[in-house]
Amino acid sequence: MAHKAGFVNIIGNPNVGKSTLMNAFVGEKLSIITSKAQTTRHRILGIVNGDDFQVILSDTPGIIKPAYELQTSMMDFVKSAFEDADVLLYMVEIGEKALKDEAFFKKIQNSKIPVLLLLNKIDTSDQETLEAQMQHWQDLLPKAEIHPISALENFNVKEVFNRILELLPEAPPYYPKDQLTDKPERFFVNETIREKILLHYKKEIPYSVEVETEEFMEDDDIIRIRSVIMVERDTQKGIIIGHKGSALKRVGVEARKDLEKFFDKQVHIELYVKVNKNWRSNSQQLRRFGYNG
Ligand SMILES: Nc1nc2c(ncn2[C@@H]2O[C@H](COP(=O)(O)OP(=O)(O)OP(=O)(O)O)[C@@H](O)[C@H]2O)c(=O)[nH]1
Ligand SMILES: [Mg+2]
Repeated sequence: MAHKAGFVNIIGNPNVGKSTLMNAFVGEKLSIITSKAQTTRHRILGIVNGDDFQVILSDTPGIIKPAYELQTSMMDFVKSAFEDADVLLYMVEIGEKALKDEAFFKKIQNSKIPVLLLLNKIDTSDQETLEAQMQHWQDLLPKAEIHPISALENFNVKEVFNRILELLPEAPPYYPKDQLTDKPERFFVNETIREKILLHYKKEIPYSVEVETEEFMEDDDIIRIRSVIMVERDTQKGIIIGHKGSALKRVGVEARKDLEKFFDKQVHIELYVKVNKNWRSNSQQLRRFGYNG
């Protein structure tokens, strides 16, 4: 059989379950997941390899109207995902009516490549609502193929994957067959720490944080990590650290547990907090953190 390969890019509003789906396809926790919007900030590749196929999935940030430069860079990742897709997975969740950004929605309506509309979180719905929603989307996007799924409960995920394989062009692999992602180890350390911050801090704090791993030293039996948590203002530093360091300690303990699973090795983490004034609006800083800002 001929070899198939291509780019399958997942786009949609914030919080609809894009990262959950990518992880379900890949079978690894490549992308962090939280109940907060704007959890994902980068375009992250997840590669699924078989003897005669290579499916290169892209998880992307949820589509928003940018208010500061970091968000503009996030939307640039989404734009790039429109440009190189062989198949677009446009994800919506039950109850949602349309993409908040009209320009992006028009792009999907006018797409020349196949669009699979994935109606996610159907585990939270009843049959009647589901049917009404499917009709709603079919009217808006007559050319799209609609697939109801639950990324969380792995319902219909395999079927969607098989459909993707049918749609992919014949092509040789783009990446080595043992490669799972395009991101380096330090990226997953940064993201795991950021996930704990999204989970445990309120309001603007998680959105003001960036994590940078300064040291990643792997020995035979342990990985030693030193990471810096960057905040925008002095007051945020105290909040991250918490009373006698308790809040920061919790972030370290929980991140370490996840990373030990991810790397399948003992992990030691040291965390620091630094103020990096207004990094979200500073192109030079954004570039340094991999946002091409
Ligand atoms: N009930 C239910 N919840 C889901 C499903 N898929 C994802 N979720 C939940 O929805 C929330 C958001 O999931 P994510 O995968 O982070 O969503 P996302 O689209 O990547 O979000 P952003 O990165 O912020 O754009 C999390 O709390 C998930 O557990 C699903 O099929 N059913
Ligand atoms: Mg995400």
